[in-house]
Amino acid sequence: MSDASYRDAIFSTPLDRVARFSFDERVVACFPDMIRRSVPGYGQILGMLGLIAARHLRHGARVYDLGCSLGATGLALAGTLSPAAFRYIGVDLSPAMVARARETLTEECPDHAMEVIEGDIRTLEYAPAGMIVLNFTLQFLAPEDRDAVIQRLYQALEPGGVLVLSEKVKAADEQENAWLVERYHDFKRANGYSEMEISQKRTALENVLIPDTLEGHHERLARAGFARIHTWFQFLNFASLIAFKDCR
Ligand code: GEK
Repeated sequence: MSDASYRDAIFSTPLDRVARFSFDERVVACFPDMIRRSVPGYGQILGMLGLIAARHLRHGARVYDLGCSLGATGLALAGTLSPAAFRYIGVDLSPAMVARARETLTEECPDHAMEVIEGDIRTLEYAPAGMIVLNFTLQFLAPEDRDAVIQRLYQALEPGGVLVLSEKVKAADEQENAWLVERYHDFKRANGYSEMEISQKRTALENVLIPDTLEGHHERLARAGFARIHTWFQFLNFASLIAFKDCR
């Protein structure tokens, strides 16, 4: 396959009826290109995960990567941490993502303990974990399911454990939100997406990706019991938070 086959061109032709966005084989094939060109700060966030784990993860503890897609978080952690430092468990609902993530992680990190499970993060039985990463996944759950998931993750974390939550967010102030969305579309244009691609993707994601406000995320994490919550990254309408189970 040429490089061009991996480029995200899913919304580059007019579609009579834009289908709801789904994580199928077509998306898997171009996913790394799609996420890099559509999520401001994606690379920086991944780059920091290893550094955050190096500071906060108990040696040898489990790390869950929920909605792991192709296992990018696993690759980032394995690039920074020794094989003895952690056990990675990626979880994704999409069989196509899981198959590709398993292949990649086996090939790229043969010495690390890397497991990928096909499952729903709303119902998974969680084992105790030192770190849980939710990188742009909570936003795809129905809003009414989000509290329960965050509460279960809080329960699964060991004392001293951390949750990293990265999300597309909306601003409560209408004008601020409109400005952020407009600049986000500029960001996508600058990354080579056409007007048609931007508008069709927007339609496909309607009612599929429902962003919360940053304040909403802080409140939900606090309700679940997290002792300390920081927004450590924001780039336009994309942000990442870290929540500490306790104050050690
Ligand atoms: C990355 N974290 O590269 N259970 C499990 N997986 C789910 C569920 C669910 N209920 N709902 C959606 N997913 C990745 C990027 S992508 C974000 C995450 C994006 C999965 C879905 O199949 C997809 O792989 C992932 O969540 C969201 O850092 O595409 O913008």
